[in-house]
This record gives sequence, C-alpha cells and structure tokens, in this order.
Amino acid sequence: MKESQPSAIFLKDYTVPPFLIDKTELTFELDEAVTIVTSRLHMRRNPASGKSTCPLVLDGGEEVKLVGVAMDDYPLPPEEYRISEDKLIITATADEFILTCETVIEPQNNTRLEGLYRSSSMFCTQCEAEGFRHITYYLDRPDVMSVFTTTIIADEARYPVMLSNGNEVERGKTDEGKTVVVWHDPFPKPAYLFALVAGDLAVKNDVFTTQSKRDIKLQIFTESHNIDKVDYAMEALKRSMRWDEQVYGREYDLDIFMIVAVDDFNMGAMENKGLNIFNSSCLLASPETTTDDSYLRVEAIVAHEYFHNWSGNRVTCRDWFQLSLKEGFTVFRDQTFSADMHSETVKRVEDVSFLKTAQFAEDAGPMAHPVRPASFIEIANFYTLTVYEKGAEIVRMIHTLLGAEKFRAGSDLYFERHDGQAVTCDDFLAAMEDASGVDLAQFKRWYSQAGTPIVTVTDTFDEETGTYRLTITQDTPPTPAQPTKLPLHIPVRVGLLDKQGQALSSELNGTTSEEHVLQLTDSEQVFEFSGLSACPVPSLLRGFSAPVKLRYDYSTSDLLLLMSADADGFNRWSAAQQLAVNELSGLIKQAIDGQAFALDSQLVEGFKVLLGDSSLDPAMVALILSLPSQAYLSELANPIYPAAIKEARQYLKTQLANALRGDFERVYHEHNVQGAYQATAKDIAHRSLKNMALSYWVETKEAGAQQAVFEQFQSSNNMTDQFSALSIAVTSQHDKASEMLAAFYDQWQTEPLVVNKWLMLSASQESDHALETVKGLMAHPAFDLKNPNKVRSVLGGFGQNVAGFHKEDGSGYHFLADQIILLNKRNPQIASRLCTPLTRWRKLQPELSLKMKTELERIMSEDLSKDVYEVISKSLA
Ligand code: B3K
Ligand code: ZN
Repeated sequence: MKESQPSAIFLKDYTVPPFLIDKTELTFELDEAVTIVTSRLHMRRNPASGKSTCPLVLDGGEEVKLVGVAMDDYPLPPEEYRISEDKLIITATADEFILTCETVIEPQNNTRLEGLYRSSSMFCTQCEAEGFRHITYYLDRPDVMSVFTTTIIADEARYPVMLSNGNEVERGKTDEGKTVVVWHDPFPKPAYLFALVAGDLAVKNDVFTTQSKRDIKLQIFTESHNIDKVDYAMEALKRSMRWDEQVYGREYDLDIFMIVAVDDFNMGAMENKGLNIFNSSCLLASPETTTDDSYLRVEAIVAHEYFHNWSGNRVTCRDWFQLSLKEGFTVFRDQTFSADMHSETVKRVEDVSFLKTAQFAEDAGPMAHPVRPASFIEIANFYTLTVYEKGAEIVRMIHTLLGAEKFRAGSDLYFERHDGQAVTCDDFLAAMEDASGVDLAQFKRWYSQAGTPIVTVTDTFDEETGTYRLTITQDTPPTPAQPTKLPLHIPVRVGLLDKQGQALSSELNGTTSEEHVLQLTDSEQVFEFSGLSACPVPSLLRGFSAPVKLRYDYSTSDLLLLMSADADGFNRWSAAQQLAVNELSGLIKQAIDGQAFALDSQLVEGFKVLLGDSSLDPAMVALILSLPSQAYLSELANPIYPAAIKEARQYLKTQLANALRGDFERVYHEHNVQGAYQATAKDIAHRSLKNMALSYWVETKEAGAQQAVFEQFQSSNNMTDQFSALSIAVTSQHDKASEMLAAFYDQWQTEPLVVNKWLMLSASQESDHALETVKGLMAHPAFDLKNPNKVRSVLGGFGQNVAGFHKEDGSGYHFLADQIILLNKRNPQIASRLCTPLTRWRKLQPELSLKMKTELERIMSEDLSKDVYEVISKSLA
C-alpha cells in the first residue's frame, strides 16, 4: 500500500476556472519513437473568477515530458515555473498572454489507452474525461472551452490519413518532405472533445442533405480489411441525422462528419467534435460476422455519439459531476430513436431488464452514488449505469410529467439558452420548468439521492360506492454516505382491468380515463378511483414509468391475466417475469435447503397460450419466454447462492421444455427465416423466437433437437443463427459442443470480432476445470492483454461461469484478483471495471463471501491506481 492514498474531490468545492483559453493551437510531430507536441494557448484571466494574482496551474500526466515553456514567445527561466507531480505551475502571469509549451510523449508505450496512443498501425486519441492532460499541459476541465487549430506532421507513406476536429484548412510539405495537414474547428470546445487520428486507412464516403439543404460530407474510416463492413453504420448515421432533425429540430453544424474505427479502445465510442472514434466492435457489421444484437448495438451507438453533437458538444457539462447532463439525456435520446426504428415495447423491455439487473445491483452495492455524484476519487469510475441508464430514466420521467409537446419546448429552450456553454443538471431542469410551467423542485432530488426506491402498493375496493383505493408508500434504502432519504416525485402510470382483461375507465381527481399518471410525492399517499362496478386488477407502473422496485401482492391468476391481456405491452412482459421470479424463488429456496424440486404448473399453462397465439409479436414472445437471468436473480437474492440459482433456473427450463416440447419444436420451424439476411425488426423478431424455442427444445435431449442445433450451426448464412446454435450447444452441454467450438474458431480465426465472441463463450463454458480453460484462453494466440475487447471477452465470460468463478475453494476469485493486479498499472480503467463482480461480496453466501473479501484485501495491499483504489477501498469500507 502507498503511504498517502488518493483523495476525493467534491461538487460543493466547485469554483470557476481562474484562466480561460480562447484559442488553442496544437502541432503534433508524429513519429514511431517520440511524438513532439507544441501548444500555443491564447489565455487570459477569467473575469468571473475574481482572482487577479493566483498562479497558473496546468494539468499534465506524469509521462508528459516538458521540453520548453514560453510566455508571449519569451522562454521562461526555470525559477518562474515548476512541475509538481502532474501539474505545471507558472508563478506569475499577465492578464492576457500566449503560453507555448513543447512536450514529448511516447504514444507507442501508452497502455492506458487514454490520451494519444497506438492501435494497430495507427495513432488515435481518447480524451474524455481527463485524457488530454496525457497529451500536453492544459486546463483539462470541461468548463474551459476553446477554439482549436491542429497541425499534424507525419510521414505520408505510413500515415496518408491525418484527421482532427472540424475542417481541413491546409495541406502541404515540410522541408524534410513530411506531410503537414491543418484542421480548424470553429466551435469552442473543452479538451475532452479533442481528437486526432493518423494512419493508413480506407474510407467510405457518403453525403447527407440537412433539412436546410446543406450537404454534409460523411466519412467512415477503417483499416482496409474492414471497409466492407461499414455500410450499416453509414445508413444508421443518416437515419440518426434525420431523426434528430425531425424529433428534436437539431441540424448538424459542421460541413463534415467523420467516424474512425479502432481495435483497441477502453469503451464503446467517443463523440469528439466532427470526428467520432469507435471501438470497431461497435461500428463494423456484416451478416456473416455480426449478430442481430450487435447490429442493433451499432445502430444505437452510432446514434448516441451523433446525438451528443448537440447534447454534449454544443451544450456541455460545467464539471464532471454533471456527467449525466449529457449522458442521461443522450441515452434517453438514443433509446427513443431505437424504439422509433424498431419496436417500442421490445426496446423498453430490453432497456428495463438491463437497468433492473445491473443498475439496481450498482445502487445496492458499495459504489452506489447519485446520478449527480457529490464526490469522486477518479471520474473514470463514474461512467456508470447510474449516470447513464438511471440518468436516462430521469429524463424519461420528465418526458412523462411534461408530455411530449412541453418536453420538446423544454429541450428547444435548453439548447437555445445554453448553446456554446458548459452547464449543470439544474440548468437542464430549469429550462424544462420554464418552458412547461411544471414545478420540478421536488423532482430534482432524483439527481442527488442514491438508491432504488421501493414503492409498495396495497388496495381496497368499496362495493357500495364503486371506489377503488390504492395506498402507495415509497421508501429508499440507505446507501453509502446517505443514511436517510427524502420522498421523491415519482410518476406511476396505472391502468385498471376487469377480471376478463378488459380495460376499465375510471375517474381520478376529476379526470376519466383508461390510464392515469399518479403523482407520488409523499412517503404515503392514497389515490381514489371511482366509477367502478367491481374490484379491478391494477396494471401498475406501466412502461416502467419510474426506476423503482414495485411491491404489490399479485395473485398468480392476476399475473396470468396481465400477461395475456394488459393493454400495456411492457406490463405483459413484466407480469410474465414476475410469474417466473415467483416460481424460481421457490425453487431456489428448495435448492439451498437441499429439498426435491416441486413445480407449480401455472407458468406452463401461460407459456402454452403464448406459444399458440400467432397474433403476437414474435420478439415479445421470445422476451416473455426468456427466464429471468442468473444476474437478475442474483440482484433479487440476499444472500446470493450462485449454484442454487443456476440449478433452479436449469430445472425450470427443463421442466418447461419437457411439458411443451411439441410447441417448441413447432415454433422453431415456424419462425425459421429463409432468404438473405436482413437486420430488420421483423426478421430479428423471428430469429429471436426461433432461437429461444430451440434453446428450450434442446433441453428435452431429444435426438431431433440435438440434430437441429448441429445443422443450424453448420448451415446458417448469418452469425445470429450460427452463434445462437453454438451458444445453445455450449449451455445445454450438447455432445458436440467442444467439437463445434473448435470448428467455429477454425472458421473465423481471421475475424477478430468473431474470435472475441468465441473467447467469451469458451470462457463461460461451465465445467469443473473452467479455470484451466480460461488460463488456456489467455495463453492462446488469439488473446492479447493490451486489447480491452479481448480482456472483457475472456474475463467477462469467466465472470458468468458459475462453476468456475464461484468455485468453493475461491480459486476463481483469486484468479480474477490476479488479473486486476496485473492490469492495475497498465490500464487502470479496464482494471477498475474488472473489479465489479468482487464488489458484490457482502451479498454472497457466507463461505464465498469471505473468500471474495480475502481477494479484495489482497488487491488493497498493492500500490494501486486511483481507479482501482477507489473501487476496492469503497468495497471494503
Ligand atoms: N462519452 C463517452 C464516454 C467516455 C468514457 C471515458 N472513460 C462515450 C459516450 O458516452 O458517448
Ligand atoms: Zn454518451
């Protein structure tokens, strides 16, 4: 352990920057050995700061070597500046001046993948949140916005493509014959949106004509062997540009929009102004190599990054505590876009299912934090499901409370009022309030209060008056640093059904309707619905109108009714999930207690009706049939018995398979899409139901089903079907599973993105020697510790491997801890992400919990990066 540990910074300590940078001129001399970066910063004291004498303190990384520094072109003598760890401090400055710094970096040795680094044979950057300081000294904070001009000097033969933000304004040669390209971005931006790319890249060109009839040049760059896989992303980009005009009235501003795909990237993609950089796994797509899920992901991420051009770039964050200002809003925008492109209900189910599994778990763990955190040690740790997904839920609730029209007026006002500014979540809410007249004062607490509220509903019916009363309470459990909670403003969308499943109209507060939005603002409230002739079945929290845990004592018959008849598609799924959860809870308990399994047959009946109803959207049927995941059941459990959960799920799946074997076989054949692959909602829906049916049918162990899996694996013309067959074979322990895995690798070994899927699946294969398998994968030629996608595939796959990861002797935890220690210094962001499964230790069954804790303590005794230190220390606190 280090002598002094990293400390936290606090939102309450925010002060405006003492200096501003009006113009930033950068020159990069790119070379394999060293890269020289020269900056000319046109600076002045910030009149708003009120500090007229303070020194100038610039951020830098420890690896940035300062060669020279000059003020208004006069070199500064050593006594006028000093370097202290990661800061360059200049003692005295004028009120306005040009600061020149010459610095040297070694991008080829940058394994953190923050700042300027190499991926394959190219140079690329990642600056959000605080990567720019690893390039040169700067005021690396989002409220310092500057107009950037970037000159790139490099050898044309190796780097024929040289890109930065904005427009290319000049191209020429140096005396030594190197190529010089100058880019200028007229829109002031914080350094986190800076980007540079240089390499030997292929390009796909296109044009988009905006609503005001401006032609925008669109370019997607990849290494040449991938350029045949960008057509889908290009079409998705054009759909996004049109959608943002139509739904938000937002037109693109520059004359050119570029995207570059790189193989080595810490996360999905980055919205740099005019030059988005993508993890190739989130951009490339072809029918043979890409699954339906990945197609949809490419579309959603292309849209997300594009939408940031307004929600993030034109209007940015004042400080990193406000991260959800741009991320929550942009996730909401991309979710709505995907819903509009495909099926609204399917999209909502997928998003909510993810939120309830992963964000709820985060909210219940040691890293729980508000959507606008009050403090952090390392901001990179706060690109979380809470900031992104719960942040999007907050924006969705505002949309529900205001209605579509007023919400649009609010977003128009927000963009108009704050264009070119760095602002706060409060500014966003103020625009929404001012444009709508809706009071969001209490609602604001959603930004500052962590934890998932529990909303409990009870009801009574008065036969005489025909009045139905819902009593609703809310309670948010304590989270780290927030022991007590205040009531939130929670919109609860409710409909009522009669016992035949017909929608009922009722009156609430003078409004008669089949659906009401209840405004829950107190810790307990009563809502009275009148005009009813019998006690209804309530359909609560329709569309998941708030990110809460709903408790209502539904009978099995109520759930079956909602599942088959509710007007709200989302709640049909939700009822089915609840039925399955109820069933599984009993089975898990039986597994823990070592009792024989006993199954209630109601779910079988429900599923039978579902499988026989050809009027339903096959994608919805597939979602309803997919049993609650191991991860979701773990989130619900306390303590978690991983093996019991797995056993119970497996038992239920097999029982359903045996009871409905004929239905699954029939549905499998009925939904077998023929013809050329298309990533359309319709075809995706059929494939998802077909493969869901196959995953059940195979559990019967019938020869026909085994054969169907093998044939589908061998003869599919698309990756969705081939990979589904392979996953089904691995999960169901098909006789040929190992043979198929080997064949799959042979077939796809030259396609890294497919190999990553193979790594993930191989690492997740349950067996007593899973750990040896994973160690073998890490020694495999296809593995590369420097590549985050590969690390995520193998260790992510292993994390889902119950037999391997949760082995009783603790060897799975020990192994993961070893990898975290190994990556801690090389790539702190990835190391920190790998800690997530270990943060759940307090909820695990006692024997496993202790073993996990031991590993956390072992990691804690190392010399840790800020990233890993924060997660581990908070987990042990
Ligand atoms: N804004 C980036 C995330 C950057 C993460 C840095 N650790 C991608 C996105 O959310 O669009
Ligand atoms: Zn984003």
